[in-house]
Amino acid sequence: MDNTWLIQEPEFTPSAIGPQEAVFTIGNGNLSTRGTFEEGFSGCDDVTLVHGVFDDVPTVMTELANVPSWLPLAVYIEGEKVSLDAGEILSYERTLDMRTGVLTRSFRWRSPGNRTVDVRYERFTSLADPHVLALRCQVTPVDFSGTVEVRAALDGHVDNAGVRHWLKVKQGEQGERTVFLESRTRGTGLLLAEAAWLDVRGASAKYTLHPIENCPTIVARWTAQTGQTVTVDKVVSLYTAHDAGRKTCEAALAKLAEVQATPDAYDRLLAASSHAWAEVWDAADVIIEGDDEAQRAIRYSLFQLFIAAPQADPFVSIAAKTMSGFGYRGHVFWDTEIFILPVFTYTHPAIARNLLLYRYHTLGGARAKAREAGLDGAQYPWEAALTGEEVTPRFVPGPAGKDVRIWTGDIELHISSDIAYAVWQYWQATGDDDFMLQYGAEMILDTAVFWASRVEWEPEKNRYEISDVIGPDEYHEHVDNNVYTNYLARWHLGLAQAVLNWLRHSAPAKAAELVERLALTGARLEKWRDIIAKIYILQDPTTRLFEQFEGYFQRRDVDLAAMEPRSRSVQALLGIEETNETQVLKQPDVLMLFYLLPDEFDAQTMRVNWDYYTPRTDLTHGSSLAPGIQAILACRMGDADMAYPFFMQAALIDLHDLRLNTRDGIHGAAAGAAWQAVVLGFGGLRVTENSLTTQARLPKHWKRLAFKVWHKGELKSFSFEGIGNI
Ligand code: IFM
Repeated sequence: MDNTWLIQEPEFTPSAIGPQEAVFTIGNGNLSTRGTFEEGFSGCDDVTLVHGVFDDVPTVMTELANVPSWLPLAVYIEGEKVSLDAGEILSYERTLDMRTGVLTRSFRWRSPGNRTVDVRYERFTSLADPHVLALRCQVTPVDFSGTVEVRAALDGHVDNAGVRHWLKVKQGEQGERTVFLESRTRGTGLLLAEAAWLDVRGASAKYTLHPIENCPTIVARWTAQTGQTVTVDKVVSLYTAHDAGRKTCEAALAKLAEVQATPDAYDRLLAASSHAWAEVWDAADVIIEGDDEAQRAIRYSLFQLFIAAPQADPFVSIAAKTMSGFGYRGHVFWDTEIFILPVFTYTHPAIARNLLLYRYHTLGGARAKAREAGLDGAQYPWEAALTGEEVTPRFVPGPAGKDVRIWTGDIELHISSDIAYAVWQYWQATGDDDFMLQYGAEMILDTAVFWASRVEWEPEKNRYEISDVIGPDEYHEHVDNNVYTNYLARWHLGLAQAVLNWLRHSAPAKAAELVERLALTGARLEKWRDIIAKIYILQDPTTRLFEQFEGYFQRRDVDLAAMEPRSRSVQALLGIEETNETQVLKQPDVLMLFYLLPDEFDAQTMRVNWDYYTPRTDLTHGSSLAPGIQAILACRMGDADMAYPFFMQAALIDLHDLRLNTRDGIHGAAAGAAWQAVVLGFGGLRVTENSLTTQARLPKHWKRLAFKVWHKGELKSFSFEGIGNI
């Protein structure tokens, strides 16, 4: 087996259990389950998150609720529980096979009572059927014969770091080896049901059902012989009210009946899921020859994004930490549109379309946000969940028990343009006029209406300004005329004009309807023209250096190199206020413009700004969104070897727990940026309205880079030879 498809953990390190649980997350686009052990382990986070299953929570408003666990399957040998918490681990190995989405764990274990057993767990969440989850456990006594028992449960006693979201509705059993559990979220009242079926092969097992409160359990017991392997399959189905209305339990039981109706259920389910994965990889795989670590890491980035991506649901989106942990509570940020979406736009446009439709369907929340601020149009929330209302917490607990005020939900405005940009990029790459006509145009136009009401006219200065914002660089709050925000607002208004013109020509009735409904009056369109001509962009015309915001150059300059070695962010070391007074950036801000709008700047402007801002960016411990973008820009400046370490920082962020916070979940934006670094950076892919070009620049040690991208309905293959190993 080519091990660049495998993520392997050759030994068990209890202190790394948190990050490793996140790393070994599997999923199917509907839900994800962390790499928690089936038999449990002290301090583990047994987490399964399902798209759209939000519940209310104090402070952070709403969060994805950890659903009743489908995992529990514990083995008992002669009454002793097989658990890595006790006894002696004689061998251990855990492997995620990204080609098929299967997670396995094998170990040889000696019990405190001196019995040795081989156990192999295997599980997958079906990519072929979003409601099916399956796990297999194989038990082989090494040096004893005797009673073996497995206890398989559906466990409703779950929480989100102490917050309990579920009330039991009912539990029960069907036949001699099926149980079910139906639950309802406490705040949002959302129903969810799971049903589990157990099948033992290789021994004549006796099954009993145990109605443990909120934890219905199937027990199978047999007499095992030394060296005899017995296989236990647990198949689980899961439905929420979003899929089945009030009949979640019926749907879950019907799915299990369907599964049981044919022999070898587990193997068939696995074959179907593997087949679905093969189709994903056929279009999405990236080949990097000459660098196994990069090859594995880019596949891992893709794997984590595909398991988080809603396959068919246009009402949900990908959260910043995917569904692999509690970080950011399942909220959706600009991470999705700017960092993740291009992966799908180019490898699986149907998913990209759904992700954008989520923003269309949440326009109501965006309009409410603008209205509450006394503004017009639609203002997308900085953090979003189901409805598109703003769900950024206003305070979070900070150091020394003091609450910290979070301003991003109030003043980090650029997300509205980021979403407009993503719609435009999707349209260019796919040529999906229908999407633009039905949905995209309205999103672009109504957010343009927002900008025109948000800018401030300064008559004495004869210019428009945007004061009191946060740009992508969140180390600086309450700044005026942030270049990224102002520049992109101007670009956005230009895009809105172009889209309206296009609509007027290609779909006059739709144009008229939107003009009427969004009140795109002559005066409004005239104001757009005026803003485009007069918005304040801080740039020195001689040096071409942009100033990130007004007064930025007067802030204290810090030599970041002199702060090394460090394992914490500049903000953690200096504090929020002091960092705000420096020129240190959390992530590229001005440089993001060069990444998004490369045709608007010449090489010298790029170089001058790169040279100024790169050494001032906290690239190692600031934002995880940064390194992938730096890699793309370094490639565009013609230096693939300078790009390479930035790319690897993005690609390995979770596999190596580089930010020491992988426990909270996978960094989805970094994964997307890693892919973009390979395809847009090293591959040099550029798509404009009428063209697709590449300009490959490979790191010296790469022998070959190959990938496929969808462009206007055609899957195109690219392969570039490198020098390799000099
Ligand atoms: O969206 C990002 C932001 O740019 C930096 N802070 C974390 C957010 C979620 O990843």
